[in-house]
Amino acid sequence: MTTLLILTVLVLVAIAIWQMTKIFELSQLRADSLNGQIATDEDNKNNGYMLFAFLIFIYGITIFSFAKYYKMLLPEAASAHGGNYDTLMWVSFAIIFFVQTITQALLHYFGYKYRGQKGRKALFFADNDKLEFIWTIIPVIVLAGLIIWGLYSWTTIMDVNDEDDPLVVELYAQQFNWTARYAGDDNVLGDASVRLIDIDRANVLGIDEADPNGQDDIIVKELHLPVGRKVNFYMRSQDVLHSAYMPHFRAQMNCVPGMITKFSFTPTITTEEMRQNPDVVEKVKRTNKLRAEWADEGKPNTDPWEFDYVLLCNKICGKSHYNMQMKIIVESEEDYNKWLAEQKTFGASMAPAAE
Ligand SMILES: [Cu+2]
Repeated sequence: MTTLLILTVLVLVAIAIWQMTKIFELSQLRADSLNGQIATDEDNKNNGYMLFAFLIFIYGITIFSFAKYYKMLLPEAASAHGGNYDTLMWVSFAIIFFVQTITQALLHYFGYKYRGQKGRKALFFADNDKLEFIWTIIPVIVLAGLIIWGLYSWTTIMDVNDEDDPLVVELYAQQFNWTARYAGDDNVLGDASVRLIDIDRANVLGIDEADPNGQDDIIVKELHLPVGRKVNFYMRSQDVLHSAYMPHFRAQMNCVPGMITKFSFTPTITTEEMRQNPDVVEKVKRTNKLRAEWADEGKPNTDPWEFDYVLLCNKICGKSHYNMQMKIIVESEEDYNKWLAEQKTFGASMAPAAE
């Protein structure tokens, strides 16, 4: 791969030098010796045809990419707000695609139609108010519509409030892992600060022992969420900028050292249900087929894969950034409660203070 990249760079540099030499040569030529260097009608016609070839190429590669890579897209959104978010994206895609298809066709067609021809003169055309009005007002209306819709979606999604009895969870980022903290029976997170971290006594999140709200907090390395209940996430970072990215729930929020950021969503599809989703079933099949081939070649990490929701880091935060992730399990309220009851509270898990 590296060799290929180096070779590509070398070839591109060579082309650049060659082109620069040509420009230099041209600049040295005097007008009277330029005969034979000026494009003929034949040349212009050929260039015009090449415009059409290029048009077919860009249409072709667009269709090809959609057909081949459509399956790489995320499956159906697993959160209450995700559907609206996806619709916004697809409508934007459709509008861009429509405008792009038409404008590129016009651009290339007129490039061909008005190609250089002996005896043909360019028309001096100062302005046309009507045309300018049309090509200004249409984008204004379309963009204003998209922006207002986007702003409306943004404010709805980002409205983190305490209505509907949300579950309170902290996501704690550090190089290179995630830790989650549930607020416990009182559903209030205890105060915490990186200054209070005490590794010897297993206070990894720096929870304030003097704060009674913190005693029943539960620290875990796997995120369990009950389906259908709103979750308010509070994010912290210990060291550098991270970003809590939960693609299947269409959720992302930066984790910034020194401040608490928030995001809220309601998971609507359990992990078990999502594993039955046809797109996910296909993806698992494809991945495991690849893994089986790799296993035959003796490559590492080829265990069969099973779908799980994930929390990923989406800010390049250091050398192991790529592997900074935590499993998310969405399950029934009943299963969630059962799991939660098995977890230790912060108060119970703390090592006693050294004498
Ligand atoms: Cu990170």
